[in-house]
Amino acid sequence: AMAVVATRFDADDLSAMFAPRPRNTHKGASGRVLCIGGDSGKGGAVMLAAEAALRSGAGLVAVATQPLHVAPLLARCPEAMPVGITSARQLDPMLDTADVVAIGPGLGQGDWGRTLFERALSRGKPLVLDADALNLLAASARLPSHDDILTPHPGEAARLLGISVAEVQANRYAAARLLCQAMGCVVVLKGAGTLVAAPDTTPRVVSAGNPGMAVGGMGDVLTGCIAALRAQGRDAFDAATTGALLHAVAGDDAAGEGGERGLLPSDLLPHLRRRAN
Ligand code: NPW
Ligand code: AMP
Ligand code: MG
Repeated sequence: AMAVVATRFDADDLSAMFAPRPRNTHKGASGRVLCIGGDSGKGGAVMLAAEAALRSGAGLVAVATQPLHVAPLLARCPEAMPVGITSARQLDPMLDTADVVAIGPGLGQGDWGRTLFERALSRGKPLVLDADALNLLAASARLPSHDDILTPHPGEAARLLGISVAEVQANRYAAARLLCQAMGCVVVLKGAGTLVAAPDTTPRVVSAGNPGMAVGGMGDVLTGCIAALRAQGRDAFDAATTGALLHAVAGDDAAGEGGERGLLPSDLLPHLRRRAN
């Protein structure tokens, strides 16, 4: 018999992946997410991650970002709890409170982002590492812990592996497996047919999503989805798989409403809510 290459997940699998909330749950039990990112010029990325986390069911979402981005974030989403960070020490109480830390969207790779990256990774909380946190990881000697989640697009995966984007795309399964082995944690290799790999496990492939999703900010929404599901008690592999499927199906819902071209990451938000139930 042929070896199973991957387990496929599509829209039909999604609703069975969400149980009703326990009647007596409370906001603390629904999961506390901390989103870290948004250096100047990229404040929207961490905003999208935070709002996606709320729409994916997180009970409390805090945001560590540049002071400049606090007011616009509150204006758009008063449920989020942003703090303007000028010194990495300000992160410590926020890290202590969080169940899961999502780091990277718009973080940049300058002094501000690098300092926050070092501080966050030293604290031992479950992490979702995306975007510039992956670029900083590629440039550092640090390794994630076994129950962290990496969400690279092919460019970020190529940097982490020290190979070209073309090499990643020529064999996405091999690239996901290699990265998963090298980092020893869960890897979500994004793009058409997102792959989710965990050490010593059959990989999973998401058979949903569409080319309308090729637009800036889309990956930042995914980071918030996965962090929220992780904070609601799922293990890393489950949170990564369910989050990637939820995000792709919400992308298909949104494309079905108004077309692929011109689709915005924020268009997914109401669909995340509807599908995460
Ligand atoms: P190319 O050149 O486009 O062909 P970077 P980033 C490649 C924030 N954002 N298949 C790509 O290839 C993010 O959160 C903020 C193949 C290029 O070489 C980050 O913090 C937004 N290749 C930061 O900006 C909205 C692919 O990877 C390289 C690929 C930088 O993130 C935008 C690009 O990677 C953005 O989310 C694919 N599918 N995907 C905001 N509104 O605030 C990517 N590549 O240099 O890490 O740049 O992904 O834009
Ligand atoms: P990022 O490059 O970090 O903004 O992430 C892009 C997000 O959109 C990932 O979740 C990708 O899987 C998704 N995406 C981008 N292009 C496509 C595509 N052609 N088909 C399906 N999903 C896509
Ligand atoms: Mg991205």
